[in-house]
This record gives sequence, structure tokens and C-alpha cells, in this order.
Amino acid sequence: MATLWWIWLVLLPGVTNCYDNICEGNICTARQSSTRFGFPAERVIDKNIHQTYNQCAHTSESDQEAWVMVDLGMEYKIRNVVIYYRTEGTSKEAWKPYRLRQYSLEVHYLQRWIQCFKDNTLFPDIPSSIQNVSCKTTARYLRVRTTYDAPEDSLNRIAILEICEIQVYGCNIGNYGPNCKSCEGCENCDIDYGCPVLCSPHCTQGTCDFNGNCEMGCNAGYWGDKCNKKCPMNCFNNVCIKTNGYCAYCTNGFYGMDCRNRCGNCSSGSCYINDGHCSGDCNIGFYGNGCNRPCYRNCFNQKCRKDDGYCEKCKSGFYGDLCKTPCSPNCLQSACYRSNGACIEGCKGHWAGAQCNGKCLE
Ligand SMILES: [Ca+2]
Repeated sequence: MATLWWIWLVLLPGVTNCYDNICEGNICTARQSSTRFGFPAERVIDKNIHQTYNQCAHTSESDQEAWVMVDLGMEYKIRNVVIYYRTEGTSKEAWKPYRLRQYSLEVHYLQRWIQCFKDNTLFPDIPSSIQNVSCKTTARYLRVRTTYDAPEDSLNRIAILEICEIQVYGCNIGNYGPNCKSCEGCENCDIDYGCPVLCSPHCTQGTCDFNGNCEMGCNAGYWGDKCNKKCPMNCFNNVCIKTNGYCAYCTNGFYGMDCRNRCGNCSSGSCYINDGHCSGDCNIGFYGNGCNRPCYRNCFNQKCRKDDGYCEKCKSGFYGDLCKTPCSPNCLQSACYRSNGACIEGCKGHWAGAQCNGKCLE
């Protein structure tokens, strides 16, 4: 159990923030706009994160603008900054970090101060006493600055800061990632992701994020996060959906989500993408929703009804709904009525009856 406890203590800082704590190596210095007697600026970099007032720096009660500045000694790639502010106890009367409302975190870069973060807490809300602020930039100097005059204070137009520790996390220039690996010389090395990957030539406008994902969509013909997969060949205009590669529409004559299936014998040449049904008639000789079933061969002129294949007329010599039954061989001209097979022109020779299948009496 003792061993487990020790492992937990060692691992915890790595879990919360595994970038380099830049001031860990004693190179940083700190200043503040003014100092209340006994509360020097150095306390913000003394590696003591206790937040009781006598462990903290404290500006005096005469500033209209208060600031606390940390000099890292040289330029670094900064990722985030953690600020520990004075707070004492959890009771209602205990000291709270109300003077931290509206503070800004600024970095000095290219000869000027740039704002990384601005708090927007309004009275009576209180900011958290531990601020973890993203600040992805290159800089040597950082400062917490405020002109905020808290209504809790009776003093007029006074800004005060009581910061106990400022931790700056990042890497040496040219390095990135939780273990500050080398960027290996690339430009635009991101503190989190390192060197930008080459975008696929099929990203719209050639732009992608640090993982290579095309943010603006894909050029025609490609899909996928990185636009490196080809659309199916029969998509209309070669355009398919970026997330799944399905065609939005098919070129004439094809259907299915990937437009691989050929339409049947639709007279328009095209069919519905989801089921292949023809919107209009079938070509002569076919029936069915997809017009892919041939009409019965004894339909006159190969014409039949789209719904069920019913022949419009029968070829001479056949009768019945589907014109499957031959007329009696004893009908003159082989002609019979469709409905009942009765011979139209009468019977040959010695045959009698409606269908000419009875013999005349001798
Ligand atoms: Ca401290």
C-alpha cells in the first residue's frame, strides 16, 4: 500500500500537466507594480503553491493599475499558465479571490504586450482561486494585470493583486508536446501537435488542420476526413458525401448509395437512387417497378402493363390474360377471342363448337 501511495504521488503531476514547468529551474524572476510590505513578488515563483495570504505576493493599496510580471529569462514556447490566487478557507466569511475579477493575462512578444486571456467574472460572482489559462504563444515576459476596483473594498479606485504562484508550462523553442520533443526544424511548430502535416491535394483550398483533416471539405471526386478516398465512379458530377462516401446523386442509368447498380429498362434512362424504381414508363418489352422483367413473349408487339405485365393485346394464335394459351388449331386463321378462346373466323373442316374442338355429326 505504501508503494502504491508513492506511485500515485509521482504520477499525479504528470496527469494534470506534463509540459515543462518553465520556472522549475530557478531561471525566472518576478516583479510587481508595487509591493505591500512583507509580500514580495518573488513569492509567485518560489514553487510554493500555498494560497494563504502570508505565502503570497501582494501589491500595495495605492495602484490604479496593478500587475505582477514574470521574466522567464529567455523566450519559450508557452502552452498554458496556472495562477494560484489568495484564498482562505471555505466559510462564508473567509477571504475570497474577488479582486481577481476582470484580470487579464498578457505576454510580451515582438516588442508589445498581447492579451492571452481576459477574465469576465462580474460582481457578485467570484473567479476560481486556481486559474488554468491556455496561452499558446512565444514569449519571455508574462504579466497578470488589472485595473479592477472591487466593490467589496472600501478604498476608491484601487486595483490590488494577491497572487501566490504563477506556473508557466511549455517547451523550449523548437520543441513540442507533453515531453517537449523536437520539432525537427519545421516552421509553424504547434506546441500541442508539432509540425503541420502535409494536406491532401484533394482538400478544398488546400487547407487542413494539424492532424491533416480537411476543414473546408473535399474537392470533387474525394471523401473522408483527409479527403484521400475516391468517390464511387458513377456519382453525379463525381461528387460524394464527405463523411461516408455515398453519392448524393447518380449519373444517368445507375442507382444505389454508391451508384454501382444499373437501372432497368426505364424509358427516361434514370431511376430512383435508393431502390432503382423507374419514375415513368418502361421501355417496350419490359415491366415491373425497376422495368427489368421482360413482357410475356406472346404479348402483341411485346407491349405489356408496367404494374403486372398484363399484355395489352395477344399475338395472333394466343389468348388469356398473359396470352399463354394457344387458340385451338381448328380455328380458321388461328384467330380466337382473348377472353375465352372462341374462334373468331369459325372452324376448319369438320370441327364445331365455340373453340372448334368438337367434331361435326356425320
Ligand atoms: Ca508561492
